Amino acid sequence: MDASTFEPTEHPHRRYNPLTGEWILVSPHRMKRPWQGKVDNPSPSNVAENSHKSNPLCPGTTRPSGQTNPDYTSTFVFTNDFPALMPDTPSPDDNADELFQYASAQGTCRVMCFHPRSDTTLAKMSVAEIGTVIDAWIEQLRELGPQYVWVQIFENRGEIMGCSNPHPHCQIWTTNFLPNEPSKKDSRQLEYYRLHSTPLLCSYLRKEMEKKKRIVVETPYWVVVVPFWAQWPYETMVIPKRHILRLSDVTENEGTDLAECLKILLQKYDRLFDVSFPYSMGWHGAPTGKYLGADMDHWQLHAVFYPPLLRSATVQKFMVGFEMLACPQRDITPEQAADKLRSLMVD
Ligand code: H2U
Repeated sequence: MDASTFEPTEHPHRRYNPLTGEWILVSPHRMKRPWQGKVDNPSPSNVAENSHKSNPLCPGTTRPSGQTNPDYTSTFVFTNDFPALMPDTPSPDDNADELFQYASAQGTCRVMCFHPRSDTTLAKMSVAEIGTVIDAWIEQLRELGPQYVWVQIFENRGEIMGCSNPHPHCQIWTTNFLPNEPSKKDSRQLEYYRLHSTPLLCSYLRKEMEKKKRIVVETPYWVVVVPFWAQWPYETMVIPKRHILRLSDVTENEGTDLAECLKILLQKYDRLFDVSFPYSMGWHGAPTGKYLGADMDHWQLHAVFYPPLLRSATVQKFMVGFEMLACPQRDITPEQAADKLRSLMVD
């Protein structure tokens, strides 16, 4: 190879994330370096069924708060006993100094158990059971959306991600303000829409489907890609083929197909390093609350999966050093990650 010719799998380069307006550094040659850093023990994959009923998220358990969970048989949602946000918090009034700004933070936090059994995960659940979770996400968004500007549905999976409880669950935090990440995405998508009269992610997906270099899963209604600008080694984005503003606009057929799509993706993740794969995932769609009646056509619904593993079940990617002080950096290219995930066969 001519050393003066740019080769994306060999040469350091930067990539632009049009959704956030930020750049990342890709240094593919670093995959060759020896690893002498931290090696984690993979999290135990054999969680006892219902963990002797001592797990506060199990059916019929009395939580430390004194509340008793019903004997639920599919999903179960309750208000977090230790919420980060509450609906009736007073607002600060003195905001005179631009260097010491306060702003109000009201909201609610809920926990959604995916399944009565503690020894399962979304990846192991049946397509029908995943479909029930999707229906419950939609129901939560419909219920909480009118009251709150932002409804963040997210799952922290695995101890390595700081997940405090192995029982399969996600969380729902709502806010009376637009948090940083969706706020950046709102501005960037609006800018793009004003220029091109088409949503950014719809154009992006069309081009990805032509290029076919970063697609991991494609089903009739959904596509999973490793985004061109992915920060995490095996980061993926789940995007509907149709222009959909919010999860609450997903039709029954699209929901059923999404369950199939997630099942394939999650099984691939588990196969990648033969470990119950850790990640943080969540949904981003058009803001709600006062925006429900507004023109939000610049938004396209999508889910993001941010897994921390780099080269095995035991070698984690840390966003530290240069990443904290300058900008995110990755070694393996998004195309290599997509090839790897795509090639994994699942049931
Ligand atoms: P993780 O998703 O990070 O594991 O958090 C689990 C949440 O469940 C956490 O926010 C809540 C914790 O506050 N929880 C309760 O509300 N009640 C309990 O009895 C246990 C855990």
